[in-house]
Amino acid sequence: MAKDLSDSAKKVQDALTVLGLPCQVVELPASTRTAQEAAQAIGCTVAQIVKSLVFRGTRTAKPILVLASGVNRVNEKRLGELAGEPVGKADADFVRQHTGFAIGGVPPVGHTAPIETYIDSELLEFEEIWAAAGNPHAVFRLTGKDLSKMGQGRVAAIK
Ligand code: 5CA
Repeated sequence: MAKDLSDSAKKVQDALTVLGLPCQVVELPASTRTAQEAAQAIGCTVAQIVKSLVFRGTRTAKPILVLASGVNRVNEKRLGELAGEPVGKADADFVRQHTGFAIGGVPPVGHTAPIETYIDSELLEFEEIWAAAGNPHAVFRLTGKDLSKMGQGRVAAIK
């Protein structure tokens, strides 16, 4: 039940509800901090974990969010072409500032302000995927299609 969730997880649950998605945030006893740990705690494959990775435009300092399959490494050169400027990995403070969440719990929705978003096309193939929900024990289940309904995310080949 939403009322039992911690504040960070509740923020994500509320954002999902506002978006009209029937997803339920759950907080697990085991850590879901990394894609590997999340897959183990949930009992799914690492490919089914949505990594929410924040990058930073090196020219404008704009935040860029990539929702990537847990098994894929983002090709920064390709992402730079998509974003229109070179990108670099964001540091922990930048991630918190722009998303409102700490690394290990950054969700695909519910950020401080809307973020330019790219969705790994490989995630769309899955009937069941899992994303972080605000902290390193919170996750929610969704479909690949749900992911593309969540915002103005652009589906792209990111690896
Ligand atoms: N809860 C899981 C998925 S359910 C999760 O958040 N996984 S994640 O992959 O999206 O987030 C961890 C990612 O944060 C790592 O892959 C890494 O890219 C990034 N990260 C970890 N430590 C740092 C750090 N010190 N600075 C910047 N980024 C970091």
